[in-house]
Amino acid sequence: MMLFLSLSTRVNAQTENIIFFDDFESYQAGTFPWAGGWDLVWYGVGPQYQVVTSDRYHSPSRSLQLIGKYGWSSVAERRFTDAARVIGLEAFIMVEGQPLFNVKGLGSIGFWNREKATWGKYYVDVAFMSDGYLAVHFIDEAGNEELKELQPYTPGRWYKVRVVLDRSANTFSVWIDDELKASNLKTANTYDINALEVSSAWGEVACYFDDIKVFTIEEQGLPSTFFMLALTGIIFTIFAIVLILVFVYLHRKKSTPLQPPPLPP
Ligand SMILES: [Ca+2]
Repeated sequence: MMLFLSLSTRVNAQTENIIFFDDFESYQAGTFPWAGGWDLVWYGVGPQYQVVTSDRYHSPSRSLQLIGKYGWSSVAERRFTDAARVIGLEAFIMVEGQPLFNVKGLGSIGFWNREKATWGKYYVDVAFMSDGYLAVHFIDEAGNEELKELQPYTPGRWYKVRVVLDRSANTFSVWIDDELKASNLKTANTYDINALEVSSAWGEVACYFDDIKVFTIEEQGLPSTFFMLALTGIIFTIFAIVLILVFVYLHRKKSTPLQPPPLPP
């Protein structure tokens, strides 16, 4: 029984393998983090504002600042290549202040592909909306853009965002501050994702990003409980057969006389 329990635990275990992690501590403040594999796709109010800063941070003492411009977002991406079925992102984000213009979104983090649409295709992204709500924005099975509100937010406060995406089923779940806010929503074509994006949109609101992690999730151990049951059965059967053979051997050894019987007269 103990053997079965320990093997069953291994079946259900999941492991996070990190594709990349960035806390922005290794860059000079005032520079863009090119050295970490980041690319500045659009530069918002100007490239000099899309920089690592020590003014705001989640992990001391730096974060990435992006500031968009009305009509011209600031978007940075970090490309990655991984064929894993389940991928995820985790990051801390803060947006500061109210939008200067009447716009829908202020800033976002998500999975996208720059080349799949004129202005990039966003498969799943968590966005700070100008109405004061955090929302998840995604493309549904029919190819339409969807928006689902998750919770209100307060400008100036850091939020932990986590998205886990099953690319085989095209489903994803979202957590805010470790609370599940959206579960198994359906999106599409997620094997086309080739990058993480972070953005500050047309509201010209400064957005800060820190402790960004992209990872895969893999099942650990053997593939199924059924297989484990079968394996456990085989082990017990072999154990029983060995016990029987040992018992028979010992019994025969005990009952066999050491000397042959005397010959009859
Ligand atoms: Ca940091």
